[in-house]
Amino acid sequence: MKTQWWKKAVVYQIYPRSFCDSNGDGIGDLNGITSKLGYLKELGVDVLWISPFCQSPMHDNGYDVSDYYSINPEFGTMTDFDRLLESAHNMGLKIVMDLVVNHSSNEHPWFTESRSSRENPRRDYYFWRDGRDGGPPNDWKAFFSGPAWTLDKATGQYYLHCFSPQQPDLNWENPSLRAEIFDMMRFWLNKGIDGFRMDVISFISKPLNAGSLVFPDGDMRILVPNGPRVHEFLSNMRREVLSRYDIMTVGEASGVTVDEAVKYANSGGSELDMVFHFEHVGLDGSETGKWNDLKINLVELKKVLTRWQHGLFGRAWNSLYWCNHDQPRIVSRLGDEGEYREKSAKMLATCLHFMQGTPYVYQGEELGMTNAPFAGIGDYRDLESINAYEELVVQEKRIAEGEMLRYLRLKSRDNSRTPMHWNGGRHAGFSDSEPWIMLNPNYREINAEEQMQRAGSVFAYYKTLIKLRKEMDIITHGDYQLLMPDDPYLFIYTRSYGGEELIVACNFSGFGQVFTLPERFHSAKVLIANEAHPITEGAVSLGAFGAVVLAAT
Ligand code: TEU
Ligand code: CA
Repeated sequence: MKTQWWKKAVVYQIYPRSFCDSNGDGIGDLNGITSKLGYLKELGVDVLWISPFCQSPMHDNGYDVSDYYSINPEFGTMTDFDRLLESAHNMGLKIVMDLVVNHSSNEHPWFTESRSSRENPRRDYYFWRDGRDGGPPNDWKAFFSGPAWTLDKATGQYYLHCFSPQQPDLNWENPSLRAEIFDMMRFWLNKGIDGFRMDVISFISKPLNAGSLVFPDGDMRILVPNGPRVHEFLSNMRREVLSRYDIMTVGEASGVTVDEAVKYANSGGSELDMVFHFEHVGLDGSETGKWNDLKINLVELKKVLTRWQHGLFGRAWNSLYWCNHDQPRIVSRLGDEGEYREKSAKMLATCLHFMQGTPYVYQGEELGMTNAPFAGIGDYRDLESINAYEELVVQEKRIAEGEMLRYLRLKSRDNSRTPMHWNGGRHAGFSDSEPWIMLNPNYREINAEEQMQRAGSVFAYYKTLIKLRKEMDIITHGDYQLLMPDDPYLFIYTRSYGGEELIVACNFSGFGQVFTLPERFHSAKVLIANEAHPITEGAVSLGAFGAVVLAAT
């Protein structure tokens, strides 16, 4: 049995393009990350998950890999990577890589070979099918707009791509493909990396019944996740590769349910260590997807997160996140961008960091960074946003321009991809020249330099949360119980472990809330709070976006 160090760890996600630019070309890079290790150490995180930095034509900012064995020149060289890894290790920080193997880039040599002829030995590394009635083989729509199949004239067949046409899906049914992927994973693990975050790993087994080549019609987003052989593929991967190293693995598992997660992240350790689910961040979506102005409902949010806390307790392991490079900023989404920005950022952090699981902090979240005021479609860089605009506004005219721009400001992935705010100076200290994507102009007020030297900052608060997790086993191991499930403003839960008990109370509303404390907390002591919180006569009154954690004495 390995130590399972990741159960007590806090992970920090770095989107390398937007983190720190060391050579003034406007694009973040590996040397930039190395130069900020001191900052990350100060924050107190244990693990850095770095979004893809391998060779890529960058249609999807590296989630389209054309060579898994080399570094994209914009990000640096293999020597830079080796230095980053060594420096991180010297400081006691671990590094987790993004493994993008559901698909490759259409510029990967495997795809070049595969498309060259129907007889090519690597033809079967991707999914090639004949068209149907003069169109694609089935009715699937891709994540990034348009059909999930593209006709390749060279051989007259269509290839499958669940994302963009530049991201053809790899065919995991093919044993040589699997072997090549496992070899590549060993290459990085032998360098000494500390694990993988696996991109859309729940998609690798396509819904094909044994021997059948026919893709069923229907909603691709529902049909593709958790396919018939996914657990077989992952347990082989565990046996042949992962189990030989003391690492952590987290699978990005779009479409995963609690029952499926119990298999992927089972405590027997036969597949992955944990998965990211999407249920809580999907609560402001609709049948038409994410392009709307719906808000996450707190009662639903509590229901979902509680179901995951209970469902995985003792059986599997949770990952905890509000933010990543695909999600808008949490302060803008569930908190307040104005007067209560800092306070709501701390409240949201409190709510998440006291749950059971491994917390993930996305760059800038620890400063309370917000969504960005993008003006027109020309300000966006993300292919998902640009393609959706083109499809829904320009081609199909289903959404008016102004309305779509409003949805994009709320939901676009670029909201989390604006450069990190290091200081209030030129280009926010991110770069010496114009960044590849616009800066959020609020970097003058919201930046690391200012927050690192201010006791009450969001940064200081995250530091405390991370430290508490290290000190208190109850946060890692305690039982979770939700109180007042139907309250529309308060999220209150308890954790208990070995006779100790905590109560975590968070006010998701912009006005004051009072609630009666259970008897056993009447003389409790405050562990952390984002405001002065009068506890009088057995009641707590929380101001707008207030949060408090009490330990029963
Ligand atoms: O995301 C996969 C995924 O499940 C999508 O639903 C994603 O959440 C989408 O961006 C929603 O708007 C992963 C990566 O995290 C993402 O950045 C990549 O673009 C995608 O895979 C393809 O590799
Ligand atoms: Ca650079």
